[in-house]
Amino acid sequence: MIFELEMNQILAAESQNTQEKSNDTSAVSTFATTRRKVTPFAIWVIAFGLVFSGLDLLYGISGDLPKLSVSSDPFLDLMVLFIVVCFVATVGTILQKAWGYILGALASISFIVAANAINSWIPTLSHPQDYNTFIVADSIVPILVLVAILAVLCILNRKKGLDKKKYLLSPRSFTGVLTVAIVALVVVGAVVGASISSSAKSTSGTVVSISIVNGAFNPSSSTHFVPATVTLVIGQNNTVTWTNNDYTIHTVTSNSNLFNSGLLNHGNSFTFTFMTPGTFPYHCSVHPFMTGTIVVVQ
Ligand SMILES: [Cu+2]
Repeated sequence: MIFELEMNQILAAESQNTQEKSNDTSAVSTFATTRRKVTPFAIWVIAFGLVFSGLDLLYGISGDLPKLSVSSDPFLDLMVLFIVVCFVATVGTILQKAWGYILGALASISFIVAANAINSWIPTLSHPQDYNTFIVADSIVPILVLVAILAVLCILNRKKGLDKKKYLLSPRSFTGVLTVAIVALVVVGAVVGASISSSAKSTSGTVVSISIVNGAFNPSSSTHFVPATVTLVIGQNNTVTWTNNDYTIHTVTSNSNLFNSGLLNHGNSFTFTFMTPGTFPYHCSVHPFMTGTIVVVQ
């Protein structure tokens, strides 16, 4: 909704601009001569955003790639598909083809929506102590929002020519300001997140281990998360590591969206540092009958 509003404002401002410019024939001819020579700024931003997201995710799943041939993890398959689409869309965008913009827009929008269903981004962003998840939310998500906006604008303006719109052609425009703002947000977020994360870990004392036991997938099993209830004292032992010792995929998902491991394969673990006192029930989103509780005291 906000983007739609902003886009309408930009479009309104631009149509005013174009009207002014059409009175000035020299400006029009300058635009005409620069055509074909200059790759619009928006194209570079989309291409950079897609390559960055593709490489970031490739790095993120690089440890899981050997499992690709043996596991039937749909999450991993989807990630690989997304990475391939990112790189194909980059080529199409640089060639300034309609399919390139469409693929770029579809990839970025579907990634934000699909990934948000697995790991809600807003609560993740407010808890940088889970740094591995935080850094994906802090870098890929804002960059793909920018990619999605620009790709849609390229689709809408491709017939008239991207060089007819200053905000697509030049970095000295709204797009340039937005790009700098988002890159600054990502960098500042990463630095602040890293310092919060490291200070959280250095003050959290002993790490508490919780096992997702072999056979936890079975509803009739009496044990799932072991121990099922854990009491933590801030400053003494407020970091927890869950390890999946079962041979089925599980998650560690907070009932209140405070934390979410995403899908954990056999042997994978997830670490979270609790910074506020309270009672935090959690479950496995694949097997909702698997439940546990973390109690945090000051
Ligand atoms: Cu499970």
